[in-house]
Amino acid sequence: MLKMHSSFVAFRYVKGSPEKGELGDCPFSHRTMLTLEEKGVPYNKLLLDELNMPEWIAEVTEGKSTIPFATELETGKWLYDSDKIVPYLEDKFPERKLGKPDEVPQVGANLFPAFMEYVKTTDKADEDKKREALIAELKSIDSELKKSEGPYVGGQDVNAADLKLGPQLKHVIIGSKAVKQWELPKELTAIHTFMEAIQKRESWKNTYYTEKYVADGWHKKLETMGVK
Ligand SMILES: N[C@@H](CCC(=O)N[C@@H](CS)C(=O)NCC(=O)O)C(=O)O
Repeated sequence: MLKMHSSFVAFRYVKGSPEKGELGDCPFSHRTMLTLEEKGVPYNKLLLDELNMPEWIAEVTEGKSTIPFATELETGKWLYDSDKIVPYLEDKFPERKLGKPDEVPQVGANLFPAFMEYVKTTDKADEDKKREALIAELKSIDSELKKSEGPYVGGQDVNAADLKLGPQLKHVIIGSKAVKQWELPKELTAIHTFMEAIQKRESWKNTYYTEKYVADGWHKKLETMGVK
């Protein structure tokens, strides 16, 4: 049984629609919420529209203006960037250990950059090259997963690497299909098993956002970047 923390509740700002009260398609917000859920730490979430962000965000994120960010209620200190928030949560709430970045295998570190390169390209020859680079990343993730006792990088249970990887794979799988009509190859069986397993977790169900949000989000992002 996990100890509940009544003395600390983080106000968290994550991507979503304040009007509809629905979570948005942000893999970084997803990762930090999964971490809180898996640790059993209660949190409030405030939804922010990425296209309509209040100016004060820049002040509390040292000019970065990215979601997610949070306040530590004990001190009023602002925290931002999932790469900083997640290790902070591991130190602050050590009872349910998920591991800090230097304690878990660095799986899929180049996945998101490779995916971005692929969905951004419009040149046919370049597209084939970028797809091959993305497939190489996915193959290396698949073989890492096959080395573990599975279905996760952490073995039978999730660790911090899984909670980073899951949200990013969700975007890669849905985004590649929506933008390039390309589907994750069936032979990457460990990735398919990983996704099936993580989607069944309570933490995933509690932080779920629709496939349509992800697909529409990538079309909109590429349009904003001037990619046709
Ligand atoms: N390195 C940051 C990246 C966060 C990020 O890029 N968030 C997106 C939403 S998914 C964002 O805030 N985009 C708005 C912008 O970059 O102006 C993290 O891990 O938290």
